[in-house]
Amino acid sequence: ISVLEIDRVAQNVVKSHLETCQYTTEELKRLAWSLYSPEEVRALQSKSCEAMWQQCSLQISNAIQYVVEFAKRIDGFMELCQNDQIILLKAGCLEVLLIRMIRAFNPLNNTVLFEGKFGGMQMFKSLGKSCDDLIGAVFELGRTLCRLQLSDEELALFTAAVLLSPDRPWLTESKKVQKLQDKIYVALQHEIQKKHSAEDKLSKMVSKLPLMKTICNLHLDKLEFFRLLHPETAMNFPPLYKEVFNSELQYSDPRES
Ligand code: 4D8
Repeated sequence: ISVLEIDRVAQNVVKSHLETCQYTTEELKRLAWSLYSPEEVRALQSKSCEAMWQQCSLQISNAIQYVVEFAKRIDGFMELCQNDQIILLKAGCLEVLLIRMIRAFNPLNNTVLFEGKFGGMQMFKSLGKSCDDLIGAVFELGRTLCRLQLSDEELALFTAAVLLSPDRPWLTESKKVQKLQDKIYVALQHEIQKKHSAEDKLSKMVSKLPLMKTICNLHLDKLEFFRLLHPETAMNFPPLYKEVFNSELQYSDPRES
């Protein structure tokens, strides 16, 4: 592949990311000052587990909409068969959210943006003890990914590469996906070199993928358990959240919601 082609891929992916990343870097810098007060944190902590799950699923479903839009704008994605588009989105969107999270994560005080203000792990306390491992892993990932100091360009290409993973189960055209991902990784390596950052930055990024997979599996486990305990609440989760994380095999299309 030519340098011209790689530049074109990078430009398209970076543009798509910037158009769909929800908050600009400037907005996030300004927001970094608004922390939940101790009273507000206490109020979140004293919510019922059901209410907090509802709130989290709403935030996630909201953020997924932007990931779907991101995917649609990546050259080649819409040319994949509909089946594969759905598989890639279902399998990859939480990983993309977790990478996107670092833009809204403050490693100085270990806080994350949640409904307009920054707060630490304690704000998720009402999810219950059983979610401590999940929340702990999410914040650990936030800290370790922040240390890599990824630029928006690197973030854009990394999330696109994760989304276009050819090894997702049940893909029918994984060769096509592989070709798209290869180009994106070449563009990412190229971007990293431009910034003369450490040459092993890409391998450091890739080395965080297992922790992301762990988090995705933990999230699915907690959801399955929650659904057993509170089926009525789970039934009222946002449709997009249900579609993406429903364990049952079904022909739903997250691009439609
Ligand atoms: O831009 O949409 O404002 C996380 C959720 C991020 C989950 C959101 C969350 C994000 C996952 C709330 C609960 C990542 C941004 C805000 C809300 C992604 C965890 C933290 C978006 C980037 C940061 C900032 C807990 C937004 C994983 C999951 C637990 C459940 C009970 C479902």
